[in-house]
Amino acid sequence: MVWGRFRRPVFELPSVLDATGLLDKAFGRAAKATATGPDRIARARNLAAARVRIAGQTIESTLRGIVKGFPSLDRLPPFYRELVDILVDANQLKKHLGAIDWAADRTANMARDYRRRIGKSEGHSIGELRKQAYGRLSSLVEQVGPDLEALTEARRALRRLPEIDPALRTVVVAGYPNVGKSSFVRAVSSGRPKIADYPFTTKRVSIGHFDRGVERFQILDTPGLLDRPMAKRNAMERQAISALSHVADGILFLLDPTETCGYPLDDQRKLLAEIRSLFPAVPLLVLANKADLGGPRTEGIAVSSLHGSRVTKALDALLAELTNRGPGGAPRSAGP
Ligand SMILES: Nc1nc2c(ncn2[C@@H]2O[C@H](COP(=O)(O)OP(=O)(O)O)[C@@H](O)[C@H]2O)c(=O)[nH]1
Ligand SMILES: [Mg+2]
Repeated sequence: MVWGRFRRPVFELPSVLDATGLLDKAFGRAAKATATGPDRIARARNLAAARVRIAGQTIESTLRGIVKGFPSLDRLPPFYRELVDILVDANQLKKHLGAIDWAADRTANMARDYRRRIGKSEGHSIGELRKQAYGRLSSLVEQVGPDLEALTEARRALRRLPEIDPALRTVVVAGYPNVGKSSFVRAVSSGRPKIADYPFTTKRVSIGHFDRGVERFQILDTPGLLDRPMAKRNAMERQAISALSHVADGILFLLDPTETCGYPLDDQRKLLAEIRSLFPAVPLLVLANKADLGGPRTEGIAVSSLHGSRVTKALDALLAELTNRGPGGAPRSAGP
């Protein structure tokens, strides 16, 4: 539970406007300004100053909101930090956020300066100064347009992260494709598993939840990751697998003794051995799925994801194993 305060850390990202959108918002608000004054000149002066103030404040607060809303990468739980590294270049992200911060400061100074000058001006030059202020605010925002675009991109990428809650204990389901992993997640989940994009594969991860007493667990299928030999992994997949070591409290390895999945049992056992060595400290339980089809007798608890037979019993066996190790038991590691 040590990550409780990072609950859903990256999903509440600020929406990022592009330069045009931001200027429309700022000048649109400024256009609604009204002003009073003892005479016509004073009213004109106050109105121009109010417009510059509102435009400046809108730009400044929007830019500051963008910077503040981005998760500080250093403070993310390790699992997310590793995934974020896959998705966005942290150094670039820092530069873009720095540029936005700078533009917010400049906006505040510029608006203050023009308001002062407008306050001292007369007649024709009031409107001239207001126009000049708008022009300079526009150029400033346009100057950080590429940074705003890059942040929009980063936001899009970060939003694709699966909604894994680092505060919950997590069971990861592994095994070759078509052995019944997604079916298992469905069978044991209360409610419908959520389907989310995984950043490192075109496949989609399914995340389910189940409760034992007062504790809520999450269970996830990891398509494209723990479902084939590690030898041909690219760097991104290896990093994603290593990220899993931070969230996996227990692993269920599904065998398909019927081989209707299309993979010989021998290959499935090799993958099992590989995953055991990747996560030596994580309790792992073997299940022999598709028992309803009556395949050969093998190691593991015989279950049927499709019919839901013995799935709860199997899950409880793993949970008992976790409890035996105690919370935060042996350190986890992965070396893909
Ligand atoms: N007969 C039978 N079929 C199953 C069982 N579990 C999964 N399947 C079928 O196997 C296929 C692959 O299942 P799926 O859950 O998508 O496997 P995954 O690729 O490991 O996620 C689907 O057609 C399922 O209906 C089972 O216990 N018994
Ligand atoms: Mg699946």
